[in-house]
Amino acid sequence: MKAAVLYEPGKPLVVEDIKIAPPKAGEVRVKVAANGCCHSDLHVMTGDMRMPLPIVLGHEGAGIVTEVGPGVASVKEGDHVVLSFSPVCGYCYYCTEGNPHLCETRPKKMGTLLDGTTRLAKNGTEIFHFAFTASFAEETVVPESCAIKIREDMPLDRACFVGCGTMTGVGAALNTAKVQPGTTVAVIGCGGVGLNVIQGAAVAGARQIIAIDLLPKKLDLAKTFGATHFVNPSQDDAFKAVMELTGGRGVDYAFEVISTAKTIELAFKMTARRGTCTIVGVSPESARITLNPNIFTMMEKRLIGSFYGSTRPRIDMPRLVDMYMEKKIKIDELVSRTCTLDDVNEAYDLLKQGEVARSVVKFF
Ligand code: COD
Ligand code: ZN
Repeated sequence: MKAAVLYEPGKPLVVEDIKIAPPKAGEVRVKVAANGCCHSDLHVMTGDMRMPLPIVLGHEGAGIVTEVGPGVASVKEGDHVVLSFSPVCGYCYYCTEGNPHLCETRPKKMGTLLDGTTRLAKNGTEIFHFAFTASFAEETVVPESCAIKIREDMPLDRACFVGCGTMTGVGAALNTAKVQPGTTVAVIGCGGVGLNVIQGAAVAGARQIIAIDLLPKKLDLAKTFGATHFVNPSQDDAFKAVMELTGGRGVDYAFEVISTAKTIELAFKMTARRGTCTIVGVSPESARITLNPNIFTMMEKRLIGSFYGSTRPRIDMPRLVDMYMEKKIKIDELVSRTCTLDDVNEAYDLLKQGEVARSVVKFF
């Protein structure tokens, strides 16, 4: 089957034929229909996020189950699925208390399936799986808990975004920060994920949603996703602008959706007393933030992180699919471009240049 393989950071992905082995016990083989071009894969391509190589990237996928391994009970051949990049065991402390995105039994070693081996190879050399999904490929094998069954009338080239950008963003607003009606929100970084934080805040009933991005194009899109005010830090001081817009108080909820120390510090600074600042981006390992600890005490500000929108995949993902089908959330507007796997490097060049919110690679 055809897949996009990263051999070396800084080099383009190689689109080539590789071998895929059948699913083992507890695994599911999926014919990938579509996969979105998220910035996190780009972090691996640039070397900011280290992964074993060679590796098949892609973690924003959806497709159709073609085969299940022994013991698989939740899906069967023919089922439509969103690919979740966070396997859950269902019995550890965090799975049981309702936070399966923090499952304790996930392997520490990256790039393999749960048994520590891979199903991908070329000429006898093993190829790793990015994020358990490896969905920049015509087919993939994933742990059962990463294949989330969805309704069949959901277009798969839209469902794929529920596997990352939509879930990560909407979930950060609704599940992690728990944005309340009538409140004020600022979102720094209005890319594929940030736009979804904005629409999550809008769904929650926030009164004022301030979008902050360097690119006018992204600020235009932010309006479509529900932002009420717009700040471009290349023209205006973002902190001052937010303070002015909020009567000098700051926002009840700030979100950092870029992944730099500077923008995290900025988000925290613009958070109001008793407000919540949520970090969505994962910065390079070497990054450090500097904060005055007294702000926590004197102002009761909170600083929290959000991983994968604090998702409970089997509850939240079909729910987001329903919300899209009922026109309560937008996905179409996120997709700037549809392409084939052969164009995947070009899709990432456009993301780097800020030309697109999301491209989607469509396989069928
Ligand atoms: N000020 C304002 N805006 C900026 C600045 C700045 N200094 N720098 C960049 N931006 C804007 C860009 O113009 C762009 O619009 C946006 O920030 C970033 O958007 P994208 O589309 O490039 O990135 P996303 O939305 O696909 O991804 C953002 C993440 C923060 C999720 C990503 O970078 C990340 O940290 N991924 C790892 C976290 C993770 O694993 N998440 C789950 C899987 S995605
Ligand atoms: Zn992603």
